[in-house]
Amino acid sequence: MASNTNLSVILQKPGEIVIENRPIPEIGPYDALVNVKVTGICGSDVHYWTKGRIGSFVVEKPMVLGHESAGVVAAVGDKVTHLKVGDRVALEPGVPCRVCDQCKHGRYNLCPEMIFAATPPYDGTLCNYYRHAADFCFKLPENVSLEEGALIEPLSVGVHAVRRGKVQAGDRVAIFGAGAVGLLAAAAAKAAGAGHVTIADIVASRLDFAKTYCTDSQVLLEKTDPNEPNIDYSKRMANKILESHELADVVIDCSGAETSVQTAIYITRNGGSVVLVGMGAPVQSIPVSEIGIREVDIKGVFRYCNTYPRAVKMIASGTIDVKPLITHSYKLEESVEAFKHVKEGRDGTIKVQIHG
Ligand code: 572
Ligand code: ZN
Repeated sequence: MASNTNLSVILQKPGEIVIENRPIPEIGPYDALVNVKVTGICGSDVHYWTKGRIGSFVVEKPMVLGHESAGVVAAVGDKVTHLKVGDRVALEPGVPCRVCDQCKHGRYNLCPEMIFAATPPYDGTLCNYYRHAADFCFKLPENVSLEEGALIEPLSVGVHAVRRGKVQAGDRVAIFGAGAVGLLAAAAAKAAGAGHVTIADIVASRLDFAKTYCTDSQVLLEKTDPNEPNIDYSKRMANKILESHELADVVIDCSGAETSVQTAIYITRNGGSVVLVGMGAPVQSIPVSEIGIREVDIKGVFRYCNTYPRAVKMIASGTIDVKPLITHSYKLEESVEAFKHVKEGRDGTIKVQIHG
């Protein structure tokens, strides 16, 4: 039964999360009011909480957190025809302007006017009721749960990365970072027909999980040593990987670490691609001669676009099973504890979800 409250998980200021009852939003003719049921916690939510900013996006006023959500339609505006009250939907959390050149070319993730949930100054979805553009609400088939629906957002990052890398049937794909996005990129690569997916990380327990999920081999990377130059470490790690692996057609970096990006370039075949998903230091040193001499394509990834319909089909058809990634669940009232859990990076944690 839907409630009359709109409990909202608010980043009051950096370091302080409060849960407050906010007014239930009014909707416009093209909107849906969604009773949010499940929201996953993303690294960016934790980053805003602990650091108050990501790059030039700075928390300057209280902001509702969360952008990985699914829920039930509670009301629709009078121009909305594809949704009705009671429909279960996944929320695509970024709404672009729809009229700029990027939007018109279909690359709406690059729209400079994008309104993205829980990216300052815009409120996120971790609340009881969220107003959303109805065309960014995607109806879930009966056999897709709301928990799975809330994983469509990070799955979209993986799907977009695989598309950017143009992964082909039979390709050898390597992934750096065995967190939720890395694992979902692995799942998307397999779904695209990759012949071999290897995943690398410095955390052994993450690789133990990866052994059970969409990867063919796992590589435990050494921790970096401050006395060894990054580039020397990266060459060593590349040689280590290449002792047991062929060069990769596509490498997807989901770690953001400079050493991973360097190692990724060294293990990519001539003419292959490195796809940058992870967000690390904004300026990094990379071996440009390798890129030039061997025509390695470096491709950026900014969230995703046009992925939701395909991601819904992948889950509904059983092509990708996202359920194993849900390792922990909390009630909305326990959100502070849930955020602490993710911040601490407790062993065995992949995705923490909050139930509203
Ligand atoms: O799920 C989408 C998503 N995107 C992230 C991070 C987490 N989740 N991005 C990394 C940070 N950038 S940003 O441009 N920014 C804060 C808007 O630095 C967006 C993409
Ligand atoms: Zn995210």
